[in-house]
Amino acid sequence: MFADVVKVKIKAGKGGDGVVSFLRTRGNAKGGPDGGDGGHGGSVIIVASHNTSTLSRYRASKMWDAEDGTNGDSNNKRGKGGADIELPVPPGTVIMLGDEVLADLEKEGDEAIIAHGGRAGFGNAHFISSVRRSPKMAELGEKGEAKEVTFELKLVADVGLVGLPNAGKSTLLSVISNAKPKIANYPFTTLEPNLGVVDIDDGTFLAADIPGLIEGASIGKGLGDDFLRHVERTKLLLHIIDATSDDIAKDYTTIQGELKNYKVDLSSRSQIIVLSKIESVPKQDIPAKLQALAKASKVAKKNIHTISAVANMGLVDLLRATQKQLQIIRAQPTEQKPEEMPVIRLDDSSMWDVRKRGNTYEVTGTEIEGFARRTNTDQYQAVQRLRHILGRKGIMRQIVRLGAKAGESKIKIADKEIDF
Ligand SMILES: Nc1nc2c(ncn2[C@@H]2O[C@H](COP(=O)(O)OP(=O)(O)OP(=O)(O)O)[C@@H](O)[C@H]2O)c(=O)[nH]1
Ligand SMILES: [Mg+2]
Repeated sequence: MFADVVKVKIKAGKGGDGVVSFLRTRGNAKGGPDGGDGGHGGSVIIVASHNTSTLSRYRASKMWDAEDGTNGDSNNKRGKGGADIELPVPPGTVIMLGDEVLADLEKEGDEAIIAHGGRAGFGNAHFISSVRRSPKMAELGEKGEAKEVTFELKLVADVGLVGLPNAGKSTLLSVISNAKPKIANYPFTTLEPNLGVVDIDDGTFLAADIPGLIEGASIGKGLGDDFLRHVERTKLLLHIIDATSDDIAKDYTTIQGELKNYKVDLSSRSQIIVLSKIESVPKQDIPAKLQALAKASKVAKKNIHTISAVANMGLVDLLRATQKQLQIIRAQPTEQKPEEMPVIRLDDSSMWDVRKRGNTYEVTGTEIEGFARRTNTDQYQAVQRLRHILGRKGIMRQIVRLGAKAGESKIKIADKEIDF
């Protein structure tokens, strides 16, 4: 059984802290600052690779962390960067954060960084200036991004088998391919899609069966229509209809309706109509059934296949027709995806906002929060530097305008609080 959707927790590494240190040599008790920077935290990268064909390893282990950067050291020694972690997934895997698609790794080698390592903190050697000869401050490393994402593998089968429950989809798949799906004489035997490799003449294609659909599947009836995502990317559908049914036309239109109501309209996808289990209906009844089906589907009778998976009737014909149809579809120029429009994002990282809450002035904004998170509030000079940045960005002015009073008011940024 192949894995298809799995939730995974990922965490990038924390950036290492910068350190405060001064060079001490014999005869020079007060040397210059030599505190090194921390190392960058490792990132989490997902790579599409043919070496993996399932997502099952992510079911077994649900936590994947990249390495933290190490702290800086005296003697201007920079911390070691944390190693990235690379997670291989089969091509075709989509990475989602809630409803948002973070990455669609379609082909071999596609990769995406889905959690960035934390920025390292600067050591005190970084903060030397003409007015500040012995900086007693260093930055803290930032935390790495952490999130819970969903890996979703869409089966890239060439052919999808659809139909009502009990129509004979799994039986057909089991006799034409290497798949060994469960088969039984009751509806909803198949609970998970099955994938099989079909060999016919010199060709090969992948076929998938899915759980049966019923009227209202698109609004969640039966097992719902969620499984259609497994055949969403197939080029061709085999629509299997049970010949022993009393109302073949209705069976056909029911499934067509559900295919149409799926989030992408699958009813207009290339389709071969297959009347199954024909060995178990009297021969003389078959023409009328074909007639009814032809009328409902507007497909010529001669293009509707009659088969029996159990008695091995019509199977080679069906597979050859399937193979031929696939070749025709493959030869067609693939529908050009509309040129990807470049997405222009406004860089809003330097924007900020101040909100007054009682005597506390809460500052928000990507860039300023980053500075605050890297500020070690136990270090006087570090806090002074943060104040300086607040001043330079005009944030202090806004805080004053909102009524802050020296000695009384506090400024809160990210998780840090400092005196006004
Ligand atoms: N007589 C006859 N019975 C068949 C044939 N193919 C399948 N069946 C029977 O029909 C029943 C349902 O077959 P499945 O292959 O499980 O049907 P399915 O469409 O996969 O059903 P779900 O997984 O429930 O959607 C089983 O009892 C099969 O043995 C056939 O060619 N002839
Ligand atoms: Mg089945």
